Amino acid sequence: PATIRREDYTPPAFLVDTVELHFALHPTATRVRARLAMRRNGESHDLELDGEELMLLSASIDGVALPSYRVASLPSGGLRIEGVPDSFMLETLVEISPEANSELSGLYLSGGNYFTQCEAEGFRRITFFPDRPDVMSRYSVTIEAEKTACPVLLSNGNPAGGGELPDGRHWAKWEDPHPKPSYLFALVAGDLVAVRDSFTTRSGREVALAIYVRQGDEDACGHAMDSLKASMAWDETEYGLEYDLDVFNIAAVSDFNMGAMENKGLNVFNTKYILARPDTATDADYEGIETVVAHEYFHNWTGNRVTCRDWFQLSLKEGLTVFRDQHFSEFMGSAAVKRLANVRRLRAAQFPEDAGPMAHPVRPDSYVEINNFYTATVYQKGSEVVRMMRELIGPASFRKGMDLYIARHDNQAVTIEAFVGAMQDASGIDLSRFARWYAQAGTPEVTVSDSFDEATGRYTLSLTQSTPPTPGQPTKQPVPIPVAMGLLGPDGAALPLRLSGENAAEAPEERVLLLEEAKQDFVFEGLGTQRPVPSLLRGYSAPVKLHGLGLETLGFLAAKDSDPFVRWESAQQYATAEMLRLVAAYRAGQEPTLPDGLAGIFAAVLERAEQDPAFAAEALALPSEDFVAGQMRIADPEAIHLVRQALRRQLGTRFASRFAALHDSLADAGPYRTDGDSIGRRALRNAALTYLGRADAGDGLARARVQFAAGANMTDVLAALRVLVDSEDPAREDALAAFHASWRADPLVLDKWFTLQAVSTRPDTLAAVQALAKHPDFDLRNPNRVRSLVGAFAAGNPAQFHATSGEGYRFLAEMVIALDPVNAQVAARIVSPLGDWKRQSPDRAAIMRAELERILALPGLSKGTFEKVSKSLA
Ligand code: BAL
Ligand code: ZN
Repeated sequence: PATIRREDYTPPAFLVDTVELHFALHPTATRVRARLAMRRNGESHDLELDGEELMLLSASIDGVALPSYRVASLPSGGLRIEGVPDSFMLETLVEISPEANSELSGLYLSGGNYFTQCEAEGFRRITFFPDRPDVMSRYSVTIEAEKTACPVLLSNGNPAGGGELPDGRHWAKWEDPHPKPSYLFALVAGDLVAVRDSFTTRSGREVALAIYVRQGDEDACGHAMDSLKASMAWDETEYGLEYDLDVFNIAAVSDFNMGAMENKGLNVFNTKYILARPDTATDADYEGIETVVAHEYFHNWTGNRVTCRDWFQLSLKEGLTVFRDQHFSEFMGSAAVKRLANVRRLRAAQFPEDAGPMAHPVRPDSYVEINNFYTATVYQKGSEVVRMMRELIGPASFRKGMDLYIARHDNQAVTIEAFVGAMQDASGIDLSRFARWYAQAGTPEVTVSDSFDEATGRYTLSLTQSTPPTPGQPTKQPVPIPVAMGLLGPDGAALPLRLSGENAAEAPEERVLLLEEAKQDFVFEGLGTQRPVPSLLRGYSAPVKLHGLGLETLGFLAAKDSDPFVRWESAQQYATAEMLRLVAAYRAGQEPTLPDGLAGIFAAVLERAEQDPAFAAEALALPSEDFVAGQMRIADPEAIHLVRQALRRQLGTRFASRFAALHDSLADAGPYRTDGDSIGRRALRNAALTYLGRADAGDGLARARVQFAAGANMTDVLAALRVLVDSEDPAREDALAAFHASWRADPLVLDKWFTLQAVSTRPDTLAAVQALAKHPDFDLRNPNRVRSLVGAFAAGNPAQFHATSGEGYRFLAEMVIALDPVNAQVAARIVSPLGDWKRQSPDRAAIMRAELERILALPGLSKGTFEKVSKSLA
């Protein structure tokens, strides 16, 4: 397969001003008629159109049938027409089969209803088109279908008519006044019901809101609708951005490759990010819905009105929109705790990517399959880059920069330079060096050292930075790193921060240092006679790894710092250091025992737990096995698992009475609520239950049985079931069977049943997962189900996945081989854990490589899986 390079970009040879589409829907033979008003934009008179799996029935240019032109089919499935006029009307009629479309890209069927997914390159599976984001057109769409099967007919924009047809068919027309790229096209048709609401924009536009779901799901849309209205209001107050159509529709579908899709005026959502009732969805699900609904809504301006010139610019819309949804979620809940959770996710997903075979810059330089670049780097690291920019230029300039960006580029398809340029012009601050964040892959490592002169009260903070090599980028330049910081006195009090040469009167207690060079010293004056303790990267001001703080300093910061992020982070780093020491000791034959210092940190967190339950719950979670493995040159998944489990057991035993008291006192008093406080209390209570379930003795398992049987809400039920599933408790099998029997008909809940078993800490999990892959409810064609079992196991159960037998690797390879011909996008996504072989022991690495080779040898392997596997083997 060909590699596409950013430097090879050329403007489109032809533009399409208007698009008229007519769909005659049929499960196996849908007919799509397209009328494209085209205009030459370059030198060539030869038109090339993208197309894939299309059966061409007829075509004409300005009414002249194509045989009058030289026409060729392209190997990709596209069409080449030579000698076309400067401007012309191209009309094509194609036939496609939604039923046969298991890739879920283009037009497909799910549960008998029609849905589309066109980002990144799905529109070419619907009609012949220059399917690239810098071709923006006005669309009008007519849909015709059988009325009983498809009472609902939706597309982008505003409704523009409809009516009855002979033979029980009907039609509807939609017009979108805003020019858009083809990836934002959407069509939804079928037997769906609408949950309706409305929103009045601040300039008085009435917007009709609707969420379309399958009958029976109407009572599970309330949280999504509330989240939508809150997002619409927030974008007005925070950015002055109003919605721009008369209707905003969302349709939910249970077969979907992504989380959701921001199609103009018609978002299509994975049901996972719409449906929630207290008895079916966990607190994490509720939070996910709020975030994803906001994310897709925010795309209306950052992505749709201003879009990307080419797919290398993906982070222009994704990094910025993740930044916006994270900022919104911080506003809606406990900001500090949301920040911790986002940092945790960044480090769980993006850091390994940045250190692995697929490492790429936030703006990649090349790709084989663009679907492989919807990554944590483009999304989460991209968001961190925007966040740093805001930190550097300040919130007021950032807001001015956003206004300028939109004013300059509305209805345009632009590059990342347009965004950085607007921020630079609005702030007057030179951001040219900052642009390196978009160009360089790899996680920068910052090392701190310091010195203190008691005689003068002068404190020198020395920071160095380096970024490790990544594939294709052997050497790196320094990047500008904002380091939000403070200095603490021995009692934890904030000290005045006066840099050499500054006026004593105005010393702040917190400031942002800019580390731009490979090494820089920052000299602070007037600090008395006692050595200060540095508190660095407050709020996680930059996506870097920080080294150089000793255990004593970390323990002090965990207890005393005013910044919640630094407190949490210091405790995590402390625990990580101790876990690494215990792993080394275990390999030398010593059983792990709970270090006093770590027990002391836990004791302090538990003492203050009720003051901020959500924070306490985060602080009580030990670093993940993957996070610890990420600090080792060659990982030892077995030893890490054993150490972590031993610590959990010993912590549970040591603090059993406190955990029991928390479990008793934090029970929900009234009805289930999803405000930040209620979520935090449940999180802490269930963290306590989890530790009790691990303890050597006591009533943890009994509590879990009672909590499971009480069935108060899905958060509590699932936490209790997880404790049982990880245990040898005799009630385990009955609980799993009861849960399955209760929720068999609810796919999203059944996904949880699969996942719990896939990530179980029990030693027999691999065999259980192999058996579950043959369970009648397992379905390779449903991406959520594949992710819930195979994805959860391979990415979320390192101890079992890396079993020395190699059975975990073989299992994943077999799933990828079976899935690739069905849904290549999902296959390419779940194969990632096999690429981690360089950090595994030689015996494991050899089996992983052999499995990758086996996949690579598959005849007809998709280009997406090919790209991932071949890069993993390089
Ligand atoms: N654009 C793909 C889904 C999302 O990031 O919103
Ligand atoms: Zn997005």
